[in-house]
Amino acid sequence: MTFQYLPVEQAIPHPGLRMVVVGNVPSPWGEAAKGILHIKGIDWVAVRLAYDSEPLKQWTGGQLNGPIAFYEQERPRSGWAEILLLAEHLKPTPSLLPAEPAERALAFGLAHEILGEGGLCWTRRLQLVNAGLQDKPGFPAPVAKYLAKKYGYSQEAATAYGTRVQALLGMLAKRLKQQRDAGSSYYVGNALTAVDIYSATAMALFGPLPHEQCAMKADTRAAFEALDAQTKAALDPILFEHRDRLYAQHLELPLSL
Ligand SMILES: N[C@@H](CCC(=O)N[C@@H](CS)C(=O)NCC(=O)O)C(=O)O
Repeated sequence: MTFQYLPVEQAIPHPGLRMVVVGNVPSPWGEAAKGILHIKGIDWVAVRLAYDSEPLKQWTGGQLNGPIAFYEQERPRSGWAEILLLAEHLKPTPSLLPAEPAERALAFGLAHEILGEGGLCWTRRLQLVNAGLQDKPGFPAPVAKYLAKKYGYSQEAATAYGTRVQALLGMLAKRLKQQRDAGSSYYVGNALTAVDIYSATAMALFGPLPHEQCAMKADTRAAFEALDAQTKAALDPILFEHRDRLYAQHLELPLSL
């Protein structure tokens, strides 16, 4: 399902679903939301996040991050769970959540640990902020300073970021291996869920897809590819194998950023 980028002035009065996304960066949150809409075949219109647009600021209620989904005149939805549930509501089939309650709870737990506050992507961002602030490979200093303030960087907590990233990567790899041994190539049960999409898009923060599939600025790519020894060791190949399979079988390539 391809989508079109529109200027914000045209997107606001547009009927149906519109989504503000961060431009030119394979944001795990944005790419996951795009993937969910693609798999469900939901039509939508994209707007690139602009920090200097007054109409955009008013539309989002002052929130400047992405993704933020707007359905008709309903309230903006910016959290990963809200966006998933909106998509499930608009197009229940194919469902990206297990029907069985315990499996559904597991899916939400894993999803939170990938995309939620304090989860893998969140902590990886702070790890790259911390590296950038110390002039090590990571976000360039001005970006690191901006993200530090916005996403709760703490110098005291900084040594724990790497440990947490490593633990979460280990947990996900272990889960994929258990599933493989049980005959499944997906995180929960025997079918695709949103967790698979979140894990696949999260890998961009550790090793983005090649340039032909994911065109991005060299400095952004270098930041996302910055790996200290501990993180590199925690990146089990099964995580990238799962990502590559997900893109080949379920998601759209090249990325439209
Ligand atoms: N609101 C999202 C998280 C969104 C998020 O962290 N977005 C980042 C992804 S790159 C962003 O917008 N960064 C650019 C910025 O904050 O200016 C959620 O809770 O699911």
